[in-house]
Amino acid sequence: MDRTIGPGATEALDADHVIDALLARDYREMAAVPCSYLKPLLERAAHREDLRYFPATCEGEAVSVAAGAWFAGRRVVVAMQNSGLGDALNPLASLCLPYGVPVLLLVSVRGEPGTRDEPHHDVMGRTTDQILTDVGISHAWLPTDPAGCVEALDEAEREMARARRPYCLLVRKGAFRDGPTPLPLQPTAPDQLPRATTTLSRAEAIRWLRERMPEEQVVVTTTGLTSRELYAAGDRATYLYLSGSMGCAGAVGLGIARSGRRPVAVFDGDGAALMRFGTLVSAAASEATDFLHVIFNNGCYDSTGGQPIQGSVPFAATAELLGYAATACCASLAELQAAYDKLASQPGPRLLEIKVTTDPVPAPRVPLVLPEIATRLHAQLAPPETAVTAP
Ligand SMILES: Cc1ncc(C[n+]2csc(CCOP(=O)(O)OP(=O)(O)O)c2C)c(N)n1
Repeated sequence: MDRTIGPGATEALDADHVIDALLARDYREMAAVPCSYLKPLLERAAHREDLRYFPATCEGEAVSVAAGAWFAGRRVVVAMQNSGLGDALNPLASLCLPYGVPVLLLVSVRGEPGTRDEPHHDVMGRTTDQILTDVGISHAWLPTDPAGCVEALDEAEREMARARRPYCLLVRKGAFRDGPTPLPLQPTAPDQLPRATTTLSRAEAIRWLRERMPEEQVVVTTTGLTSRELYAAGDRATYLYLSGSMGCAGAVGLGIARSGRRPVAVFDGDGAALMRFGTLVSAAASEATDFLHVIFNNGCYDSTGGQPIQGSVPFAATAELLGYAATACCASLAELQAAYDKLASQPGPRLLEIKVTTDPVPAPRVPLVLPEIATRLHAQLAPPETAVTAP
């Protein structure tokens, strides 16, 4: 790594100060996929009048939009978490680097060696530095003192101008100070905000669905609070709680459902579903006979602090156009009951969009060991001759 300030920095940056420094270098827009480590920065970015906030649906899109803006002589800074680096690598490696498009990246580092974090961040935490080095992207830790931060931005500018390559500033936990009062985040389209039209919480909907679903039902849950809330409602060995692999729950569920072994439901977030929107196309076209894709639509990334998602997505209406066997959209417990009954009697891929509020009281983390979650589900679904032992 070009430069490091080491773990345990005591200072923290004021998000407005960093945004001012970005504006002074002519960055008028920030394209981001949220991370809780970046919450204070994104919160301010989404509120400032002088900086446009572009909620990207995935990290590769954020990089591509910033690259596109460069062709038009504009500067867009990308903010994202290192778990999205894999997604961003494609446009970084096959667009920015070969074409010589400089893009400034602010990448929060989960799973930094020497710090405590969740196990699904281990691999990227250990390898982010090496991956950036290997692909040829200069990078440095973002210092957490104001003068050091400005200096680091200047160095990034010099390096991008010299090499015409992306440059990455790595952001560690606590690098940004929380504002005095956390601001409620406004979505891009406030008039269409799903949470304004519902009083049903995601946890409540999950509890209700869990009661209604048969015990043999496999449920795959997306990363973040959805997994935690299903666990809090009551664990079952048929539940696959995904932490990480954001956006992949739909396809994982589809993979299980296509085996025809069990009924499968996926509990997805709107942000996660958007990240791999193509899965809706694949599910609609699939031969899965018992697959229910539930999307909790709250118009934001609740699990990382409520940052707005791109637009307001009509998931059920879209799924219907795509050819799902059945779809429904609901915004209250009574509507959920009717919608669930309607869908339960239909064979084929089904999509249930539930408009929910954000949850003010987060459930605790799922305390299970990840390979055990996998092993116990495999033991139930896979034929005995393919049995696996715990790694
Ligand atoms: C590739 C990737 N990018 C970003 C994150 C950080 N992250 C974890 S949960 C989450 C928000 C999920 O939002 P959504 O799917 O809408 O569900 P909600 O929390 O609103 O229920 C984000 C952005 C991640 N885990 N992986």
